[in-house]
Amino acid sequence: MESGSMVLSNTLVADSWMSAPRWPDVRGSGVYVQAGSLDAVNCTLTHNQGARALQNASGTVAVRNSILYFNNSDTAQIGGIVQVTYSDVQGSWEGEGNRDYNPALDVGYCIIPGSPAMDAGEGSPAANDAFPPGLGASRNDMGHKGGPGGALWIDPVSTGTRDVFRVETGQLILGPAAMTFHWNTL
Ligand SMILES: [Ca+2]
Repeated sequence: MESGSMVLSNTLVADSWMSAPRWPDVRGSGVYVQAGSLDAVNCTLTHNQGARALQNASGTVAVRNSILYFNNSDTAQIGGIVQVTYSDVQGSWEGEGNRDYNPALDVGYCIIPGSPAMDAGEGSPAANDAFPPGLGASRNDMGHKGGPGGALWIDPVSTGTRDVFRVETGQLILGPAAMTFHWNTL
């Protein structure tokens, strides 16, 4: 995104591919924020390759109750200034409630029962899971099926392949300013 504000909730961003040498150090393979404000809540970013999954250049980015794992050949998941809380980040990231455990994803990139991401999101009752698809106790599960918005999730009928930007959006709230998406295939 280049401007405006966006809330990205209960969203899976997976299998995207940043083709080298398209500035892999400064562009995200999953989500890239040039400017503007992004709040990512209960999102899963996984198996995006070629660059960090989430990159913030000069925007304001906050992430919570989310999973950022298995991106960028298991190296750095996040770049830039990003506030992260109650999320599972490979390689760790500073912030309240964060952890770094294999989230135990199934083939559809959903957490399985017993996953370390289960019941590990924020503890506010307002963030409690919807059942289904919530797992364990009512406390928020990290990832795109957790929290109250999990009930809006619809499993995709087809799956993307590598080099295809695949975003399955449960809920997308756009701010008043225009927003632009960019993606490229090889
Ligand atoms: Ca739960």
